[in-house]
Amino acid sequence: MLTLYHLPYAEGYGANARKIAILLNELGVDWKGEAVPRNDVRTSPEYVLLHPDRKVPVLKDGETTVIESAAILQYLAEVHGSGKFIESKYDAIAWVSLQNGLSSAISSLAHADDESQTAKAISNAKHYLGLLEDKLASSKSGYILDSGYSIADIAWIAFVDERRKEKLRLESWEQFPNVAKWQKKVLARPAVAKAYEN
Ligand SMILES: N[C@@H](CCC(=O)N[C@@H](CS)C(=O)NCC(=O)O)C(=O)O
Repeated sequence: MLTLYHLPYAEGYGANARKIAILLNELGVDWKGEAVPRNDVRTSPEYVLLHPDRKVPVLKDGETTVIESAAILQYLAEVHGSGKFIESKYDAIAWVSLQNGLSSAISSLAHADDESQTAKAISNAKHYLGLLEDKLASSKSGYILDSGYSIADIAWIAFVDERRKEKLRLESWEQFPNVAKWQKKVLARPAVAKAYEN
């Protein structure tokens, strides 16, 4: 039984923990979620032993602890998926890594103190959505990588789903048509839909 530590959000998981829930569901492994109160994540002496920067997600697999969503995605795909969803390994890791640009823009947006910081964060978020749009426009598979659905799609969908439109300050996905098409396809996967259930 694998354990996914996450924050107790009203909608179940935060975006970074949701990436892991999606992949665990895709792989069909036996796992459970463990919600850690935000205060414990931030202050408890036990939690810092799990993650030195006091963040979720953290995955426990027997004696093994893996931190940081990118490392956990790679670990699960390799160790529990025998390489499934990480077929084009370095491209997959590169696109998981590029997604951090978007999450960092969203975080800057949440913490922006004035109009100019807000405008800069929105422009950064749109820059990263533009990278995803262009990549999807030229994809042979309809997923981020030509090789098909991978941990890259899982990392991005957690930050680009319909519910996060408000956080991205987007009226609609119209200006990112390939993202909109891809999003529908990814959200329709049973393993993905399950990670959005409370
Ligand atoms: N680089 C980390 C980022 C994780 C992250 O920022 N997690 C947020 C929730 S989505 C968190 O743990 N916040 C702790 C807090 O709010 O105190 C990853 O990819 O796992």
